[in-house]
Amino acid sequence: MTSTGTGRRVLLAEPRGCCAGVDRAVATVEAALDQWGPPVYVRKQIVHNTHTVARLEGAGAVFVDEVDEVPEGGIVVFSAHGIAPAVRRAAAGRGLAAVDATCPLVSKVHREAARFARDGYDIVLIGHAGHEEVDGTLGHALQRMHLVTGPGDVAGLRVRDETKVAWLSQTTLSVDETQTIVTALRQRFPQLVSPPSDDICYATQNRQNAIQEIAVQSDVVLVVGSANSSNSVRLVEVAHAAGTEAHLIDGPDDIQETWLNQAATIGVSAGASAPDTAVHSVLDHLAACGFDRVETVSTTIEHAFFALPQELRRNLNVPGSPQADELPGLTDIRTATDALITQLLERETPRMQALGLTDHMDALRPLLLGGKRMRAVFCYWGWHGSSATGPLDEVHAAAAALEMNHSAFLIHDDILDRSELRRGQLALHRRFTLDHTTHTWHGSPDAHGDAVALTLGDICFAWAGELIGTCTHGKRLARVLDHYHRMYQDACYGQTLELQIQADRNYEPDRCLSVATYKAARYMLTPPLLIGAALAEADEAMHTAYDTFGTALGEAYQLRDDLLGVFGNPATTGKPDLDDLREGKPTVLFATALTRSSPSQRTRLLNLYGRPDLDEAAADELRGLLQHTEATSVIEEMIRTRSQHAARALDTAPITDEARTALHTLARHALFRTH
Ligand code: 2E6
Ligand code: F3S
Repeated sequence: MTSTGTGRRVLLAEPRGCCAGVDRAVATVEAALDQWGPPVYVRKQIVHNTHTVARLEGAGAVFVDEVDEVPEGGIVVFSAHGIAPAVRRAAAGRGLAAVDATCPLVSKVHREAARFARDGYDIVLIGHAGHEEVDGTLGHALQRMHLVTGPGDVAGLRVRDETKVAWLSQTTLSVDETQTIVTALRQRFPQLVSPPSDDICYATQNRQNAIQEIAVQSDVVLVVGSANSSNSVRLVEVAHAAGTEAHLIDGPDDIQETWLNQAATIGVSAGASAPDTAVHSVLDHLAACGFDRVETVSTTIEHAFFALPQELRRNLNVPGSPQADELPGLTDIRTATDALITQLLERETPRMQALGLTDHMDALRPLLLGGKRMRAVFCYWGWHGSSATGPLDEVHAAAAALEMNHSAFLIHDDILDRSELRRGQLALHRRFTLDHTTHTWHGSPDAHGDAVALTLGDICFAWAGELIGTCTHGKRLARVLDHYHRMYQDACYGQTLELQIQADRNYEPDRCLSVATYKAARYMLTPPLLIGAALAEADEAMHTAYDTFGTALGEAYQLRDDLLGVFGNPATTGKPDLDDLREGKPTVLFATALTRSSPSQRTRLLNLYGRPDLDEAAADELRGLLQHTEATSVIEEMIRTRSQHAARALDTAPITDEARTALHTLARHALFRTH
């Protein structure tokens, strides 16, 4: 900035203005408009800022007070300040598609409220009556909440049990005033329980610290923000408390000349909902009044960034991409595969029953008869593309073996990853841990669950071996077994490398890509195609084409899987979206984020990734960093180049046209699936 030498200056507080929760909420409305087109309804002001609301209105957002103003079947976004569960129910009751833009740090307070209520506490909520955030938080434990707005309210509190009282707060309060109220509460309830971490959010605290710093050096402080913005009003109060005249302004039009006449130094800050454009227009106005020297006073640097709400992780959902149920040949191959597996299970059931292992067989059955049957379908088209010679029965037996083998891997994988769920049900090891706990058997429940699942996985490997052995004979069997054994080994090498990276945390992109190659490409796609081709006695040219296609597509499949693991919607993937983050899964996605991050981002990424206790707010921060470093875009690009490579290999492969078309469809599904 330039100086005219008048001695008049602006002290600009840093941090100021938009916080991560506001950026996310505004981007949510923009993304919803982009995705579905106008009108997108927003319940209450998305954030408390007149400029932002007006701009979004211009783009097609319609702001309403309550969900009953939204036409049935409409799209409604809940504002950053959060909602009571009753509002969510009302929206669902009207059949509205809801997108929740509640700031993750407000959601954290909601979870604390629900937990304290569940544990039998009376909860004192410190906050401002009538504020939307306060209404939302009260609604999470209505029967147990007591709103306190100042120390004067403490004496009149009536609780069930004075030894079981906890306090929570609005996220945007004055840090000092809240402390005064907590002190009064503790005097009244000596056993008062505090929230596990600060409810007053990082952005509120940082902006208050920064304004305090500039207020003591300024003659007048201007806070850019709207009148209903709680955090902005608090900034004015903090500046006043520092002994400085302070005003809240929505923009330059609110500035009164008399405020500036006697001033040499004007302090400027902005509330967490004030857009940068408003701050810039204020600075331009001040410059025109002679305050054209701007000095920034920075008390800290913020890195927080929250990913968009789950409902909007749309780049994973390409309209028109075929989903699993529409895949060519799938219904027939699934029926045939399931029939063979059922036959085997029926044969084995009496033997297991005789040993008193009926429960074990019952637990295995749904696992072995579920699944997407992707390996089976690739095996079928591998055979079909190679002129479909040889009996179809053999293809079915090989497909059943591949699927059985895969179920065995999944059972073991869930133990290694400590996964709770598989396809929306308890993972096998967890089921037997629970069994042990329920029956209060001898020994450790976890060790029992792991050991039983390990052994049941081994049984499945043995059954898979039997199935592959029956699929053909002679020279063809030798080639089929070659591919089968190589697949088995490669998957285990990939798994071992994954465990190694999780331990040494050397997330080199090439190492992570090797995991994808061995665990996906050389396991899931190429071997089923090659086994199909071997059953049709295909030649070397076919082998090369399938190898190239399978490797490129397999890597792309795994890259997509990694994106879905972090950004997918658990309701459709059937897998919690915290698992990969908590396990510290060595994905190319994470490795790429590390290579593209600043030193402080890198430290934060490594600090959060792989933490078994990672909560939703921290997960959102991680997702934000993955997007912020543009690692997600890099992965999308990697998927795209691999998919082009796979498509080219397919176009020139010496296969039947029917198989070529089917494999193109399967490839599109693998790359653009949502689960
Ligand atoms: C959500 C929660 C907290 O009035 P308040 O300061 O709460 O809200 P905004 O919209 O001015 O600031 C952002 C925000 C959103 N703060
Ligand atoms: Fe969230 Fe705090 Fe901003 S609660 S919306 S980060 S002011």
